[in-house]
Amino acid sequence: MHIYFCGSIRGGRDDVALYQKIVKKCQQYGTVLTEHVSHGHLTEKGEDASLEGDKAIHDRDMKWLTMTDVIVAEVTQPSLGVGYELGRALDMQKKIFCLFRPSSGRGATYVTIK
Ligand code: 6IA
Repeated sequence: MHIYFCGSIRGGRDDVALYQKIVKKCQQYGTVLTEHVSHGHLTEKGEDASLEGDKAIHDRDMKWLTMTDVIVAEVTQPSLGVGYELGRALDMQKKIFCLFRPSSGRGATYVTIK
């Protein structure tokens, strides 16, 4: 099974330790295509930015989104990119599992998608 994990990058990396736990758990069930989103050295400032460029990153991510069986998204940290990925995944009629922590004190702006 292919799993596409979504987590904030430019939106802020406060929850990266949690992303690592979620990705590890998901790896018990299948291949996580986007394991790099949980890497501690990837920061919102882009020190780890790929030389491939934004278009190549986008095209690769959309290819993975198309081939994935399920999307797991941690949505507590607001992220433009995660919102975009969920919108595209919804359009592709993918199974989507969103995780949100009410204890964060952030307003739950997301509702159950699917
Ligand atoms: O807007 P955000 O950066 O918070 O969006 C995060 C989401 O977009 C993640 O779920 C990723 O799948 C995707 N995404 C954003 N940036 C990248 C990236 N490199 N590589 C792969 N996926 C990405 C950009 C590095 C950047 C820090 C310059």
